[in-house]
Amino acid sequence: MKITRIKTIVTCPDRNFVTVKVETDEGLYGIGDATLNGRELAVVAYLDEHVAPCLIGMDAGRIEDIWQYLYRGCYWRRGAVTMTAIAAIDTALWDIKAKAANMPLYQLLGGKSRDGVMVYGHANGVDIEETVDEVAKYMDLGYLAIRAQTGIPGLPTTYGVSEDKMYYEPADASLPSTALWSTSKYMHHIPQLFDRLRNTFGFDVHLLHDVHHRLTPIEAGRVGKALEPYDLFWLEDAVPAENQAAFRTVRQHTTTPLAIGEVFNSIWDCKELIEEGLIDYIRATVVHAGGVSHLKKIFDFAAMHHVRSGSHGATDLSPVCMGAALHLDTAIYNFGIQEYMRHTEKTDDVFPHSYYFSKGYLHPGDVPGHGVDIDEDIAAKYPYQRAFLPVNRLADGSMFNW
Ligand code: KDG
Ligand code: MG
Repeated sequence: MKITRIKTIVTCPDRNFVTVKVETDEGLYGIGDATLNGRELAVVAYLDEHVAPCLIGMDAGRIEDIWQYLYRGCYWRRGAVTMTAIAAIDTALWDIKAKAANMPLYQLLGGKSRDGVMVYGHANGVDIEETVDEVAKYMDLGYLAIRAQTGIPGLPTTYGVSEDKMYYEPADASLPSTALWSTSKYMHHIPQLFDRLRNTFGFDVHLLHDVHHRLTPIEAGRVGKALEPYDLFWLEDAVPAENQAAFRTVRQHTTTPLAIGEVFNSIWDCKELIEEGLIDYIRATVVHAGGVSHLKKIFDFAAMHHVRSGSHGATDLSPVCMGAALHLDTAIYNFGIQEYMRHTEKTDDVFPHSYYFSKGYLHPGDVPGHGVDIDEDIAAKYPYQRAFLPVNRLADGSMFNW
């Protein structure tokens, strides 16, 4: 089965998504997510100019060989743009192979290891009161695990807190907006949130929290220790992890489970973290970590070191990524949890899918392939709109991590 055409489709049904469609001479096609939030068109150019022309005429069944061709063959290995482009092609090729086999993708990945994929939703509020109400709403919807974020007194905006409670959208402006950050205000406030949540809801619901790369290792150790009585499922992205060894300090000071990985794009971003047992959950995703092929290798490596999966699933990862992720989540042995931020109705119209939510779990469905398609006519109604993530500054005006 030969690759005859590769299309990149850009659409903005409430937010931007880039999708790759790989077509073959046997009429089967596959699709892959290529969305890199805030840098979408860089991936489009990479795919159109530097990937698509090279693959025409290749055997669509040679997934591993094409992966290596795109990874080794470009000489400039890794990086978010390259790995997102590779991921999109890889996901589309797995979709084609599973359709050709007339099987849901999880069957080709080893079959089911579980009957459902436990997910966590995002509860957030401008203050602790509102966050408590939002957690209650997610519990009513059947969620077994809930991420809780709250506004911090003295900061006009805080990561993870949005007006729209079901569809969090941080890419909020056509030029980057500027937020204000204060580590001391945050560190003082956040244990109060979890104290209140555990007093209100007890310990049966799983609670998670995302620090979003804002602490130093020793600060993260202090926050982790302060949160130990509240038994978090995980503390996410406590410290930026360009320096993987920095997590040794965090680990030495707290037993709160640690998760990281949404900005990682290959095993080389987390090899030390996994090998040294510095984390509990690896949160890399299909779209940003080289597709189904490479993410499966990361997860299998993690399994040898007692590290579980916890894939990123925010709104900027398209339903195509979510569909593929759910097949992987279903198949691997060391699944932990899957983030599930719902997409808007418009997005769901553009991407019809077989996956569905029931009682705290997502299910990938049983249609051949990964179960997600794109309606190109509807997609064409929503042209690209430039949108950036915010930047963060401290009170003195200096730049900080967002
Ligand atoms: O594009 C960036 C978002 O995906 C990210 O800010 C969301 O941290 C995030 C999460 O855990 O969902
Ligand atoms: Mg996060």
